[in-house]
Amino acid sequence: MADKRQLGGAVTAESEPEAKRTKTESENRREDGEDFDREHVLSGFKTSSVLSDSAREKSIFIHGKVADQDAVVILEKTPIREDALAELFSGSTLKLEMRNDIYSTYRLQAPPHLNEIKTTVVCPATEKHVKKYQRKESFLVEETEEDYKNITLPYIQKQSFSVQWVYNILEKKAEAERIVYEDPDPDAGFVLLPDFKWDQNQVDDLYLIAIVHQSNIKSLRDLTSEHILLLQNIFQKGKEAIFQRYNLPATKLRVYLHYQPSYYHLHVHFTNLGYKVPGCGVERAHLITDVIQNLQSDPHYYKTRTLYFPLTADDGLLSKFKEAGRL
Ligand code: M7G
Repeated sequence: MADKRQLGGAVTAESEPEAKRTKTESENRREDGEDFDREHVLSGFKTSSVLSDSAREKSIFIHGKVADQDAVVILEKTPIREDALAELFSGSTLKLEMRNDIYSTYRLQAPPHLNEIKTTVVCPATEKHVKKYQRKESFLVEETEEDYKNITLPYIQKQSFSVQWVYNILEKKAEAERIVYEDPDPDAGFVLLPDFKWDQNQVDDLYLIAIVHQSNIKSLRDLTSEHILLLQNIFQKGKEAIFQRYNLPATKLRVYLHYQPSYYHLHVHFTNLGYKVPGCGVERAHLITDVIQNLQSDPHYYKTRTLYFPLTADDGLLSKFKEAGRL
């Protein structure tokens, strides 16, 4: 199964040396102990509350403090990789829990490097980050052209998340070594890199984002027929770059934009079709192919259409829709 392959095994001949280098570097780090530094950023982490958790997703979102600063920490167990199975079976200890006829269950204790937890830290975290990761009820909102002008736009101009991390990527001040592909053209160009939700260990949960160089496009709502070339360029070159690097063909990709996004600087999500990632549902994800076609048939499609999207109970934008009597 193509999707089960470990990243190193899935790359093309051209990109294989890079994948090997990545693996060797991480092994070296393990050998010299750098990865296991006990004085790490989370060693003094104090938990305030669990924002949400999921036994099924094997993840937990925690709010707490790192040296008096608010922080959100996300812990996620990573998928079991097919290429690690041999080592997992030979190098682990097994504790029998129960045996009955042909059935037996065990607790398997794997070697530490096969039992890692992907960890994301947001610090200092704003109140908006804390809310973003809290489990909460959602409501579907109907946003007309007028609603966007009168309610949403003024709200996002005041409230939206800082996009400094986006500028850092575009200016190569952060994550420069993670860039998979760049088209530097100021109008049609973009940077393609792994989303920070993806640990890059296996293609099953592949997740990249393409961030456009143009800085004046907030979201889907700003797109007109003028942006068709930009979108086609992202779609075409993004697909090619992903095939080159990860050997995943376009037929295995879900390429889409979020409305509403969390960050109002235009970006496109590239995820593995076989991976049911949160936010890929019809209420929030708009396939780039549909977006292009809609703009081809009506240059102002996204300026004028009524758009629907979910907002959570504690979202300030939901309160604005309520205050305006639109909910
Ligand atoms: P979105 O549609 O604005 O919001 O997507 P969402 O987070 O609700 O999906 C922004 C995307 O950028 C998300 O998939 C994030 O995981 C990703 N992302 C956010 N930050 C702060 C970073 C970052 O610093 N680096 C990278 N590589 N990805 C990020």
